[in-house]
Amino acid sequence: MKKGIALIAALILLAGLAVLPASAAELPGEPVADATYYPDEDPDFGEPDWEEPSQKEVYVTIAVKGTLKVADEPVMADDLNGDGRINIDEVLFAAHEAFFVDGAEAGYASGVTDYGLSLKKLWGDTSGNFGYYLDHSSAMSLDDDVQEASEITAFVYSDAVGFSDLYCWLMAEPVGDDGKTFTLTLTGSGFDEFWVPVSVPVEGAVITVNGKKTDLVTNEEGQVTFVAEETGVLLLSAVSGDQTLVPPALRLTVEGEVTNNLFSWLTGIISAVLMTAVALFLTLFKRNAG
Ligand SMILES: [Ca+2]
Repeated sequence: MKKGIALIAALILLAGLAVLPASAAELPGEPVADATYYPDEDPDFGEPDWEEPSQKEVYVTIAVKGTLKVADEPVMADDLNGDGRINIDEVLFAAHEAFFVDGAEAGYASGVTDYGLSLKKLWGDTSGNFGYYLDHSSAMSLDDDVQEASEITAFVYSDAVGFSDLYCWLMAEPVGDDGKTFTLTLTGSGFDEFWVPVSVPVEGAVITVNGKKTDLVTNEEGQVTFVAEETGVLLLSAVSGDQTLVPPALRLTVEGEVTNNLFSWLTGIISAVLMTAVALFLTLFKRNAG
């Protein structure tokens, strides 16, 4: 009976070993088959469309009184009014269609005022205390052109009296080649003494990663070194005790080797332990049989 159990155990271990190389071949980071569906490449999908696309993909951030609602999300905007270009209005409409519960009909509105095409409703808010920036510059109106991969931030002010909320944005520059170390720079949009818009470093802001505060605080140049502790796409933002920030949003892709190395190392150790166990079982089995 004991021999039988030992034999079964040995067979299970052997079966485990036979499976290991297959799973090891699909380690994270290894190229895998691209499962993305491309309608234009599907002969059954209808006629291929080679015309200039009447869409643009734009990165959108929407914040309401200091809280991120849409954080650096790619949004595909359509030329809704058919004028051959995409403006901020069309992007924000598309962002609400994609992310606001009940869509743009419920959460978004714009209209022509003395100031041009203006925001009437943002994320369901009709206070009129709105600001928006295109590629980190104050836009003339919602009718400003956007480009492919432009960045738009629209927000509802926290400070509805003094409008002191500081629009700011985060940038990440890789340091070295480990893929996980970055210099973060937080820049705010301010005004000089002549009310000319200027960029200013934001000092003393705490960096957050996926919504959690870190112990990283920006220096007088608005900079801090960030070493990612995990791979994947991380959402970086910042908060400040000194001033009200429009929360910045940066999705940072970390492709470091940390996780992969650990995984290979663990797989190696497990393989070695399994092989030793099998050898031991086989020896014991032979000895008992003989
Ligand atoms: Ca248009």
